[in-house]
Amino acid sequence: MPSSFRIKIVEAKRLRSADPDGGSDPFVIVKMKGLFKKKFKTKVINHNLNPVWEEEFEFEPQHPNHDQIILKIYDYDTVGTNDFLGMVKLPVINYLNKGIVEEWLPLSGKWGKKEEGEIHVICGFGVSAALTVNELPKPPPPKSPSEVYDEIAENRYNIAIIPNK
Ligand SMILES: [Ca+2]
Repeated sequence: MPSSFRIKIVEAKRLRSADPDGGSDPFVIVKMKGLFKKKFKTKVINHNLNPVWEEEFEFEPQHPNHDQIILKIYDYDTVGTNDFLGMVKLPVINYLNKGIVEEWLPLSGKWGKKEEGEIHVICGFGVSAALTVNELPKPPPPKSPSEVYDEIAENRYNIAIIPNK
């Protein structure tokens, strides 16, 4: 069983505005609920209802059948308590043997109420590089000696047909 569960908090969209000026200053608390508690926090994105964080966190679930990753979004306030903007629960068991999963998840409010907005995450058990799997180039297939020869010949040909001006 792979031990590291990684989650990239990519972005959120259509968050609720919690400030009098119509905005929010969102950040995400990322924590694992289980026998071993661990908690992280993204940076605060000022005055943005469609924030992009692009931050990655790592957990080591001890009981993948029971552990949950919980994302809670808050509006940061310089005065008073931060306002809760919504949450998502990710049972780790959903990601066993699935590789890296990219998804948009609707936020829920307190006590299971519906909340505005969605959060975009990429997560799963695997190496960090896999979180950017869409951007990685595919490794070239191994070449046989004759293909290599053809390629060299082709390159020579390309050089030979550069037109004169
Ligand atoms: Ca605020």
